[in-house]
Amino acid sequence: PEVVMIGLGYIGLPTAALIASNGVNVHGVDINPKVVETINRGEIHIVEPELDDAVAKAVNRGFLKADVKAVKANNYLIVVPTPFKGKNEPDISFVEAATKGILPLLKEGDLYIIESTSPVGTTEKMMDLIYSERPELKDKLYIAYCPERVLPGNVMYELVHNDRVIGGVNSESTEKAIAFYSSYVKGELHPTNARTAEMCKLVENSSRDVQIAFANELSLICAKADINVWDLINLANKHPRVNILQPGCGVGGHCIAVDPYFIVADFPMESQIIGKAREINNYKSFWCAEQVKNAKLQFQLDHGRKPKIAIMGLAFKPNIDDLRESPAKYIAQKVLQDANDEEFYIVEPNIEEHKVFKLTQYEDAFAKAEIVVYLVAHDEFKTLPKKSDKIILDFAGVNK
Ligand code: SAJ
Repeated sequence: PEVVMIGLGYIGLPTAALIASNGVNVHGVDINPKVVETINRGEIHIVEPELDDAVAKAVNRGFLKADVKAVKANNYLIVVPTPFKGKNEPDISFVEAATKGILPLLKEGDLYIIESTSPVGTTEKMMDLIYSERPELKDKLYIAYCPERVLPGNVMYELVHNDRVIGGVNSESTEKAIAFYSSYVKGELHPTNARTAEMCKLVENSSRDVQIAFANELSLICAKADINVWDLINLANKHPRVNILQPGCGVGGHCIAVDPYFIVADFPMESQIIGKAREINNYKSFWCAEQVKNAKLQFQLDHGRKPKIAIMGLAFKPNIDDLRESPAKYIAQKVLQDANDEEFYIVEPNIEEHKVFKLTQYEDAFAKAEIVVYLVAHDEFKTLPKKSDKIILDFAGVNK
């Protein structure tokens, strides 16, 4: 094969399918044999629009094969997870294991690229590892970092059309990596060095996190000041140089709520705002759960009985079925833990069933509930009555 793709998850698999769709032989590697089998049947194990088609075609035409082991190729892409170990310390052991796995296969002139979100210095660290084990290849490989930037739900489009930041360990590596990406990316390819490219990825997501924290802080201030935060932001954004994001029930997903910690872990003294933003966004979820508790107690005082409560939305953002690192799910769990014989209806229109939550259809839940808690602004919820005799806690801006 021309390309070995290590890691066939949310980014690796779409990328492998895309490259293979251009008639390039791609050998995908994943440590999970079930994932390998699924892909070799031409099927997929993740939810992403248009991916099923792309994988089925690539496999059926013989350009994409999956395996638990790597083979010799000319280009190696590392697209494995970089999670946290302990308390917010980045864990690059999967990148390391993937690199060790291909060490014996490398030959002069090969291109080695890391796409996984990584702490600054990871690419240089992997270069040192490679050259210490294979000293005869010293300076004869091309080594670069090129972060992915695709938005879940729009991956197949963004993989092709987004600009990319490409940083080699030297200028020859940068050029070689740019040539590689230019074969399937239509966005602009921006050259830099490996450290800057690594930091760039972390900064993009931290920037969004900080901006959302600002919006969430405003929502807390407005709750006290008796001001509608959605109106306020809308009006402030009429200023030509102001562009405030939207508050919500917290920040979720596996990137924005995670990547800022990569910076905080390595630069704890310097990253004051970045660290604080994480705290504010986490606190917002806790605050939402507290608001539900207060509304419940107030209802009991007013009516002398317990309310019926609808929890609307579990996904980490609108109109997706992804519940990973979801603040809405956290709030629902917290509210249910505090439950004391109230009747609850849990709603998530984008999934059929859930192993913990018993789900109710959204119109039913709304009709029966006396307190309606909007956690995610799914399109379905926007069709429900805005005015009613219900107590509505709108943390997601459904009725904004
Ligand atoms: N959110 C708000 N208010 C907003 C916007 C978002 O509360 O105004 C919340 C969402 O509800 C969600 C969280 O932020 O809980 C994150 O959602 P998102 O749509 O901002 O981002 P992700 O996690 O789906 O994807 C991000 C993207 N990064 C940026 O926009 C800078 C994507 O381009 C990256 O590729 C992806 O992270 C990644 O893999 O790193």
